[in-house]
Order: sequence, then structure tokens, then C-alpha cells
Amino acid sequence: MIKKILIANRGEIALRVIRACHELGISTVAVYSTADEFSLHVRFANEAVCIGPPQSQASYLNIPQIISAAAVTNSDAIHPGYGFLAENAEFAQICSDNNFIFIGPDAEIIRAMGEKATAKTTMATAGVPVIPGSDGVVADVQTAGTAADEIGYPVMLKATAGGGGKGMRIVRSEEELEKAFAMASAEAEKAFNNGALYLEKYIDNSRHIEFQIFGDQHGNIIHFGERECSIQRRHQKLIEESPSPAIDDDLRERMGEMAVRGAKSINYVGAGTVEFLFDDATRKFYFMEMNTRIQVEHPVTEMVIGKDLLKMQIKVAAGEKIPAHLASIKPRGHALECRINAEDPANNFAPSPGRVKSFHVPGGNGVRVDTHVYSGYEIPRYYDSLIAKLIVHGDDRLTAINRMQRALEETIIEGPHTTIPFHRAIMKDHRFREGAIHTNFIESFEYSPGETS
Ligand code: MV4
Repeated sequence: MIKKILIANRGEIALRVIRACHELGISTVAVYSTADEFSLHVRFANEAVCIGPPQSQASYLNIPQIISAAAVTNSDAIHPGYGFLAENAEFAQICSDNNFIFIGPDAEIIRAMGEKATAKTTMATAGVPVIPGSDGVVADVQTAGTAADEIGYPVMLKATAGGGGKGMRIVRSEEELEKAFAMASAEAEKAFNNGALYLEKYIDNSRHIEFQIFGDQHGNIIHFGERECSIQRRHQKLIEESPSPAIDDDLRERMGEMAVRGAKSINYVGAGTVEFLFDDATRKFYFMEMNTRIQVEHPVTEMVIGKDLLKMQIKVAAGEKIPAHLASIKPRGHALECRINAEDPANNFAPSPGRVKSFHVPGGNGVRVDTHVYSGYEIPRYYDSLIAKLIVHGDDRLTAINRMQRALEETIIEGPHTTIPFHRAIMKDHRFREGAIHTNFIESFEYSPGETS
């Protein structure tokens, strides 16, 4: 039985976890840095413990402080949210060593999927299609060169400890390889203390399509369909949707089957996401990575399946079975999410922290806002810039887009710059409205500030 959960996170996701807990009758403990004293997660949790100064390293990443807070409050379980310690295998191990249920998969699973080159090999062995490339990491430039000659240029170098873009390079010819290898490796070394790289064929005009999967402790693993996240800027997702405009029922069934097969091969437990790269030209899909956490964009799946994924995550961690009927759940309608960041789209998306003078959220049928912000809130400069997620649901994609447009018009945020004007421009874009989106959509998108703000 889980009676009390400590939330090792901040911002909107901390609120999201608290909401799920309170609806389940579970008591909550917030932890917070001194920069977050006036945050809503502190206010809405049943108890709150200050764990340190603003810097993440000293607070939200400070494992001894978090474990101590769980101990003094008699918590049964720890929910890591996303980011911070969510995919830290050592933290998951320390939680269970101290008899706290870590709400996520076991440390070994986190570790196995965190090493991206190994994860790819594991999935290939299970029969999941992967992007043609090197067998595991490439030890040096010579090995990379041999692999690239076999695969054919263009290729992509990726950091095995990475994910989400850091330490990644497109290499278009042999001449570029040496420099790209050195730069990607140095970048990975700096970011992850691990410079190891793997190599794969570069697939142009691709889409990022990920499947939400769920496993329980009784061997059941199911999927809840896909989310398309091709609208990214510098590997930060900006807009997500479900279903993907590129996927029909047949493809959904085949990709979902592969996502489940991969998860079964590692006895996956909890909420997980299997990322695929989808090649528009050939309609082929390839496993890219598996994320072992609840993701920022989980609400788009919740909107189309009508289920609460956070509650499910908690129930599964408590040992409950996934109800059998969920295996055949059919998504209904279309959901979109816009990430509202405190950034200036007219100035290269520079962070824009500070006081929120006024904050008004939209409403009406099919509109959901997940945020920790209120009028008078001070956005700290120490953390990521996500301040709200605007999520809409409609009968079909165009209804959802028009609803998003309407909801963006109603949103008022005074004080910081935000990504709202940028989202307004995208909602108007013809190619976006046609679903013609791919990896280079944002890079080739002509944004003229002012016009829509
Ligand atoms: C790729 C790719 C093309 N070919 N891998 C990986 C991390 C993710 N943030 C983007 N990644 C990509 N990996 C191969 N072999 C293109 C991308 C990519 C991308 C993919 C989907 C949607 C948007 C993207 C933006 C830039 C790069």
C-alpha cells in the first residue's frame, strides 16, 4: 500500500503528480529549493521540505537531501517526475535500498536504456527494426570511417550517453568525419562525462513518432498509441500531437506491436516511451531510444484515451495489474499540446525569467492547461523555461488546431516573453495544417515576430 508519496520535482509536473495522488487518496510531500518557496507545489502538497539552495545540483539533484526528506516524512514512495533524477539509475537504486518505492522501472532497466548504443542492440536482438548503423559504439575515427563507408553517407554520429540531441552531428562526407567526430565526442564528454559515440545512417525528411507503453509487475505490457513530436527546435519539442497525421491504423498496429515487443524483451515495468524515427519517403520506422519516465507530453495521450497516466503509474508501482480491457482501448479524436516557455522567440528563444505580472488561462470545451504559474509568480532563472502546457482535444485534427488557435488567443501572460506568438504563427501555417511536418520544419519555418502577437 502506498499512503504517502514524496515528489522529487518542481513546476507543473510536481502539481500534476500531486493532483493524481490526492484523487487517489494518497498524501503528498513536496520538496523545494529556496527559489521555489512560493511555488504552488509547495502550497498544494500536504507537507513540504526545503532541500537546499536554488542550484539544481544542491537541491533537486541532491540525493541525500531527498532521501532524508522522504525518511523524516515517513513517505512510502518517491515520484521523480521528468528531468532531474527521473532517469538516474543510481537514484532509483538508492530509493529501493532505503525501502522507498521508486515510481519508475528498476535501476537495471533505466541503466540498460540510458546507454543508447546498447539499447539499440537490445532492441535489434528482440526483432525491433533499428536504423542501420555501427554495432554498438565506435571506438575511434578509423572505426567510424569503416562503418560509414559500409552504410554510405550521409551518416549521423550520436552520443551513447545522450538522447535529445547533445553530442549529435550529421556527417555528409568522409572529409567531414574527423572534425565532426572530435566535436561530437568532446560535446558528449562535457555534457555526460562520456564521449562514446555510435553511428547510423542519416534519414532525411523523417518524423519523430513515439509510443506510450505501460507494463505492470505481472508481465502485462500494452501500448496507448503514438504521439508525433516532429515540431522541435534544437531538439526541444515545441508541439506534440496524437494521433500522428502520418500513421494509419495498420501502421499503428505494427509499430505498437514492435514497441510492446521491445518492452517485453526487457521485462519493462511502469510508464515508458519507445521513440521511433519514421521515414516519410519509405514509410519505414526505426527504433531510436526508449525513455523510462513519464514524459512532458503525456497529456496528449491522456486526452485521446481518456485515462489518467499518472494514476496508472502509481497503481502499477503499488503492484496493481493493468486492467485487461485497456489493451484494446481505441483513441478518440485528436489532441495537441503547445509548450509555453518563458523564452523570446523574436530573440533566438533567449530565456526570459522574472515576474509574471498577469496570467490568464483559456478555458472552454476541450481545453486543458497544466501550469504552476499564477499572477505575481516569479519565474526563477535556475530551471528550465517551461511555464505552461496548453493542451486541446477535438473530434479531428483541424478542429483541434482551430481550438488551439482560439485558446492561444485567450491566453494572457504579461511580464516575460513567451513562445505564444510563435505557436500562433505555426497554427496558421499551411504545411502544419496539412500535417506536412518533419525534422526540418522549424529550421525552414519563417517566423516574423509582431505579426501574430
Ligand atoms: C536522427 C535523424 C535522422 N537520422 N537520426 C535524434 C534526437 C532527436 N531529438 C532528433 N534526432 C534525430 N535523429 C537519424 N539516423 C533526425 C533527427 C532529428 C529529428 C527527428 C525527429 C524530429 C525532429 C528532429 C529534428 C532534428 C533532428
